[in-house]
Amino acid sequence: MKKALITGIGGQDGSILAELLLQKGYEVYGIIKREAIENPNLKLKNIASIVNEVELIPMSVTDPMAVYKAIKKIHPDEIYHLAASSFVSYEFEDEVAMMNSNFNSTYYLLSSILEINKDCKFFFAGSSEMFGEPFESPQSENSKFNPKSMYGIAKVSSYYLLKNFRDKKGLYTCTGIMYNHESPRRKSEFVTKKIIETAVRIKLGRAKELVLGNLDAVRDWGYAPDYMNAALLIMSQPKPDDYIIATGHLHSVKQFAETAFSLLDLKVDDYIKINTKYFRASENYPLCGNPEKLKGLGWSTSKSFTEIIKMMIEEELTNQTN
Ligand code: GDR
Repeated sequence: MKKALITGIGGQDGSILAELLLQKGYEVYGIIKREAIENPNLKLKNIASIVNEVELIPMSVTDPMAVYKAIKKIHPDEIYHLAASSFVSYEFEDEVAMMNSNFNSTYYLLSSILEINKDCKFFFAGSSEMFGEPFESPQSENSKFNPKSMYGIAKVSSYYLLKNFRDKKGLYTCTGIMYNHESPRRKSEFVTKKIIETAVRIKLGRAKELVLGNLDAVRDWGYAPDYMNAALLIMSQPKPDDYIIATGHLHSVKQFAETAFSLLDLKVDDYIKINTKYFRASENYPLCGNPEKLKGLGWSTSKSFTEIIKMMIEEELTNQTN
């Protein structure tokens, strides 16, 4: 039986990936923050249904010795490095902490497998934020990086680390450059979940307004399980490589909100307020990915923009009325 180690198993992506790997018959190990175990309401809810089928390792990926020991003990066949501080800020605050969680962790994992188990395959969750303020749109695997946040800089650095361990040391490493991907498991700080949660609260008479930043901001939004299937597909190729994981379709925050509210028979304009504190630097070219290379492996998306919103609404309605 193959063994997979997921960092960040309690998050949206980690929990979805764990389910997919279990379905494929893998033995699944998951690194999870100790506070998540101590405060189950916080993180364990995403993996509640599979918690007895996976082995959880409470530790921090920023602890090099803990990383080394975990890999030595488990001897995984595959590692999916998804753990990260995932909220993007352009303010350049807490830079060292961001580099520690999003870059140093990658180094500790890669150097440990180089020491212990050179045959272990490695997937890294890259981000469209590596393109930051892009020079062209859509972006492909050949587009120039131009990160504008510490988050993006840490992701680009990890990308080059993987590339070097692949080219120079012969490890099987792949970066999936993932654009925004959503599901009911998204955290509330991200705009999609914020819109869905508030729209449902308004529908149920529990809130009166939705405060957003730039309504004209556009994103390439996809469905998180499709992106985790892409990670599995990428890792099943005979040769390691890097891929854009995106839909190639853009929608604005306004369109997202309009669709969500209209699915609840509400008119968005009656409830939206703008607060500039949520505004980000403006973009000349939008972050939109070209997924042609990945499609060449047979990948496709399973849900449209409206279908993603519909399922997020349905699940939120169930959660808020139970
Ligand atoms: P993003 O996601 O930064 O793209 O990163 P987020 O949902 O935070 O922002 C998307 C867009 O919405 C605009 N926006 C608002 N955003 C938030 N959070 N709150 C608001 O009220 C609001 N109003 C408008 C933003 O300006 C932005 O343009 C996500 C994360 O998952 C990263 O970890 C990942 O790497 C990238 O996607 C790909």
